[in-house]
Amino acid sequence: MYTTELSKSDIGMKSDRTKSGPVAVEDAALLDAFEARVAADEFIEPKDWMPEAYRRTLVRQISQHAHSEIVGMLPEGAWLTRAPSLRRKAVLLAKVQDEAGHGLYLYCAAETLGTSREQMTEALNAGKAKYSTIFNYPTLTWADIGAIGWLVDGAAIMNQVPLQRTSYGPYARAMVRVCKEESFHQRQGYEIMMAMANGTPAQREMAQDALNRWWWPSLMMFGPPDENSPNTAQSMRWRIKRDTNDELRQKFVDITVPQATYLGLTVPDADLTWNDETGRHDYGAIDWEEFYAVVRGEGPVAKERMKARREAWAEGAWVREAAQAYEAKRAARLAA
Ligand code: BYC
Repeated sequence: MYTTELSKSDIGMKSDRTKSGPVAVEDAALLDAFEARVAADEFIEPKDWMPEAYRRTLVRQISQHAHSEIVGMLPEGAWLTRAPSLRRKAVLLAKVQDEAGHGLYLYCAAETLGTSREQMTEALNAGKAKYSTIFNYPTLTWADIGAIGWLVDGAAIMNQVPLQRTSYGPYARAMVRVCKEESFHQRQGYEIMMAMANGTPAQREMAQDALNRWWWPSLMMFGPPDENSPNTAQSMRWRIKRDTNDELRQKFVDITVPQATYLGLTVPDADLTWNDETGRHDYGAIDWEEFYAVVRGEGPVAKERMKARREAWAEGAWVREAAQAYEAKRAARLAA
């Protein structure tokens, strides 16, 4: 299913923004120069020429990433009023606010490619844009907040550290700060898991139950297996992605299994074994039917998530209008 060859329309011959009309020979030279820069690990910047398909892929991936950060505030936000202590509440509040910040950096990075934040949000609200499958699962107990920090932020870091070297400059730079914050998020989650795993029998049971429910969805976060990933080959070639979905998933399993052992918890996979030959863990079959159903919008709390986002957008309309009215007044004052 990989696409390795580009058609002329893919390389943006008609919609090259830096010139008035299509000039095939020059465009081929531009494409060669672009690919040489990517191959030399140079960053591509907003005003540089780029193939239209590169631009489209970036807008798709960065906007989905941004939407994931924003929708990702919902499962944790649900526990802000129920955190077990003032300290836990303050830490969780800071984390949820960080996620809003990540969404904003990412929307800004995508805007440099010529798509407005409003267009991206409308695509999400219309069900045309995706966000990570992981946020379509409910947070049932406080241990889920620990499991999200440990596993979900852990998976996010695994995916995002290499993205600091993605070929598009604004995306790479946004990732630097995001990764620093995600690593604090992962530690706060693991620390909650340590407290619960070493707590009362009931707390320990909650920690195990959270691991049971979040393990497989966390592995799905990395996307479909490489042989069924339509975007991976081209994105690797353009150095948008630096590792494939399966490579990152394997690294995540190898790092996370000893952490579960340290907690005294059991990873819910009867087929999980250490493989001496490969020096990695072998793990059981992922339920890809479930993954694709969640991608289609059939996740356990998908409807609630989209309802919350649509309502927030509608209820925030007056804020956006007030900011625009203020800006218009300011501009008029300056002009006068
Ligand atoms: N969920 O060809 P593929 C966070 C889609 S937020 C939904 O492999 P690609 C956090 C994929 O989009 C974490 N859809 O695609 C926030 C594609 O469909 P389209 C978010 C998925 O792009 C708050 C199709 O399946 N991180 O960390 O090469 C609190 C085929 O896939 C998923 C990012 O977004 C999925 N899990 O690779 C706590 C990282 N997986 O678009 C934590 C940036 C795949 O063709 N994104 N699909 O219609 C990426 O690295 C890549 O986009 C992916 C997928 C690895 C996710």
